[in-house]
Amino acid sequence: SQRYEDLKAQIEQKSFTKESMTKFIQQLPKIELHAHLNGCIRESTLASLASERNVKLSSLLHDLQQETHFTEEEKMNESPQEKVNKKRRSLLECFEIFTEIGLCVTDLVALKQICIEALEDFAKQGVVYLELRSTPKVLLDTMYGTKATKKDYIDTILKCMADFEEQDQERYKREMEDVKQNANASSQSLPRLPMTCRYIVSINRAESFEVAQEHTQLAMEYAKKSKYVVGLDLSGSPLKNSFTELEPCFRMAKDAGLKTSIHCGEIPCEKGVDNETDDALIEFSYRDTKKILDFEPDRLGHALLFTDEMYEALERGKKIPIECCPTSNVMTLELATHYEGDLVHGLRRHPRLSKWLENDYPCSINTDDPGIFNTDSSLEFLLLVDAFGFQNPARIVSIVMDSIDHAFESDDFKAKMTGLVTSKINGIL
Ligand code: 6MZ
Repeated sequence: SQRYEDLKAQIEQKSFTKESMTKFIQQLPKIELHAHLNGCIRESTLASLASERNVKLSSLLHDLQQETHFTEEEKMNESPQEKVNKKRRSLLECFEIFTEIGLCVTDLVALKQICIEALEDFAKQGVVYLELRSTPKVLLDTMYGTKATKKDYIDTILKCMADFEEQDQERYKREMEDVKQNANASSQSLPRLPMTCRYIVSINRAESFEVAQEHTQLAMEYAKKSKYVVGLDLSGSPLKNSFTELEPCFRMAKDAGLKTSIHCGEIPCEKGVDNETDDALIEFSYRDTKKILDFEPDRLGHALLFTDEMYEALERGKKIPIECCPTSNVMTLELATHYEGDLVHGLRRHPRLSKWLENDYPCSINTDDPGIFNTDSSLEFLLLVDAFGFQNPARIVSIVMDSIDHAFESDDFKAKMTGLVTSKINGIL
């Protein structure tokens, strides 16, 4: 729209220092479309839950021990300490950690705690629209000493979201009143916009077809009665099962009007990408990815290691929006292990992100598992700025505006959100 074009021109004309760019990105309203609830757990919360339950956390604090391969030029150009992530998180290690988290988040009280904390953490980063995903689980209801059903699991999350939204809207109104009464308030002190929360039901591909069906039914049932439930996701270890078997679930969800997001491309689809994946797995990954692309989900999670032919088909065809998670990608693909864990250097080796940016491919920027990857929504954008050398935040703003369009929401909602975000950006410029 004209308003957005004006805004873009204004940003491009303004000159930014490193500090003003950082401040701008911290205040920027953000859209988070790919975050797994259990992966959002704060390390402190995980540690205290583990000690209450006598769980020994084994894989949490690995440092990088590999030899580093910085060139002299790269060393001169070193990135700040906060961009160095010394924890090692290969894809397999991530799944080990998820198992440990599962041993700690065992009841509804713990679930409520990690959910509230996740919402608080995203809101603090200026997220205005959050789609949080999670796999429903049978937990304990400690209050009654009984098992809590998967419906209890979903109800707990939805209640946290409803309560959070209400409190956040009240806070916003209060702070706006204060601003109005204080005529001298500069635009910098305009309050943070309230956050809208939505929930995507996950299917973990390691579970059985029956469980996948159960989660599909739950998603469909809840979507009918709750505005919070908007979609169905396929996640979990890409080594387990195949989309082919689970396709009927996604087809049913799609026919019922639910949106779908599917993890893909986390393991290579062709030879020569790494030395670890064996031929049988590559063959499997190729066929599975083809099936996913043929199905045309509403969004693709990660989409990292497709063949060129697959990427070209996407570019020419439907341009299915991709949920990109920069730090997660660098960590799981181990792109920074030769750079002392330096994420900036790691991200420059991302298999596709620079191409997506160059071609304006629809792509949102997300945190995936902020608790596991030690990141947050602002850091993800700051990482992009450093890795690709943006001189002003125009490109970041355009990613945010485009991401609104990828939300699993109505056109009306998106138009309102676009208006709110545009006004806020005008206010912080
Ligand atoms: C695939 C992932 C993932 O559902 O228990 N998950 N699946 N690839 C990834 N890349 C790093 N990160 C997280 O959140 C944790 C679950 O999310 C999925 C896994 O199934 C993990 O067990 P919930 O809330």
